[in-house]
Amino acid sequence: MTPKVVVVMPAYNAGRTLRMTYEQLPKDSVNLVILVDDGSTDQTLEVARELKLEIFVHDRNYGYGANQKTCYAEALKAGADIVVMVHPDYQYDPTLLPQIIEPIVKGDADLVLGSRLMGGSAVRQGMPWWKYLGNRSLTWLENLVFGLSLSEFHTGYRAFRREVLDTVNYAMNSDGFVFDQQIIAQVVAARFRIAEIAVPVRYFPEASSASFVDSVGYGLRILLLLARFALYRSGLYRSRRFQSLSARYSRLAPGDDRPQ
Ligand SMILES: Nc1nc2c(ncn2[C@@H]2O[C@H](COP(=O)(O)OP(=O)(O)OP(=O)(O)O)[C@@H](O)[C@H]2O)c(=O)[nH]1
Ligand SMILES: [Mg+2]
Repeated sequence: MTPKVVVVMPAYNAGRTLRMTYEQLPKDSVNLVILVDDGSTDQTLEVARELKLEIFVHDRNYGYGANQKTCYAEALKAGADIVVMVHPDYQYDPTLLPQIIEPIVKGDADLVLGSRLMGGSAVRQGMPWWKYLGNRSLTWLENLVFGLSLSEFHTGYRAFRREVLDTVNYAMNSDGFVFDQQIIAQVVAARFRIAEIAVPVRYFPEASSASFVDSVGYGLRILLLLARFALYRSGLYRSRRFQSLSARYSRLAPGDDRPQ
C-alpha cells in the first residue's frame, strides 16, 4: 500500500516565499500539505488560502518549536504514514521530496535528514561562515555523544516515519529552535534509524534565518541537552524527555536493544 505522505510547513512571515516553495513540491508524491501559521504579520495566510492548503493558525507567535508541535500533531491526526517538514522560506529544495522519503519507503530508515553539509558547498551557497563553523562543531560533538557519524544535525529538511512521532515525547520540547535537536536526541534515545541525503541550501534576503544571537542561545542549549543525554544514557539521570511514549519502546533503558 502506498504510504500517505503529508508535508508540514511551519510558517512565520513566509508570504514572499510560500508560493514558490509550494509550487515546486512534486504533487504526485504528496497527499496533503499542512501549513501552521505562527502569528505572521505579513500575507502568509492570504497566500496559504489562495493555495488551498490545510491551514492552522496560532493566536500569536510562539516560536519555531511550537509551530512544529502543531504541525506534527495535525499531520498524525490526518493519518500520515510519512511526515516531511519543508520550510516555506524556500531555503530548501522542495523537488527533492521523493529522495528524502525514499529510505523510509524502502524500510531502511525512520528519520531522514537533508544535509546541507554533505556536499561541502554550504558556504559557497551563502551559509554565513560563523553558522557553518557553529554547525560543524556542534555536529562533531553530537556525533560523539549520540554515537553517530552524520554530516549535519541542524537542517530543517526532515522526513519522519509515523511511528517516530507516535513514540517520542516531542510535545514536551522547547517552543524555540532547540526543538530541532531535542527531537533528534529523543529519536536516538528510542534507537530509531537515522539516514541522510545531500541537499543544497539557499540564502537570500527574503529567506528567514536564525540570527547570530538566536544561534548562540541555540548552541548553548544544545550543550545542555547533550549533557543531559549523556547522563541519561549512563543511567545517572532519569528524564521523561528521553523516555518513549509508546509502551513498545518505553521499557528501553540505556543500552537495551530495540524489541524485535
Ligand atoms: N524565525 C522564526 N521562524 C519561525 C517561527 N515560527 C515558525 N517559524 C518558521 O520556522 C522555519 C525556520 O526558521 P528560520 O528562521 O528559517 O531558521 P532556519 O532557516 O532554520 O535557520 P538556519 O538554518 O540557521 O538558516 C521557517 O520556515 C519559519 O517561517 C518563529 O517564531 N521564528
Ligand atoms: Mg530558514
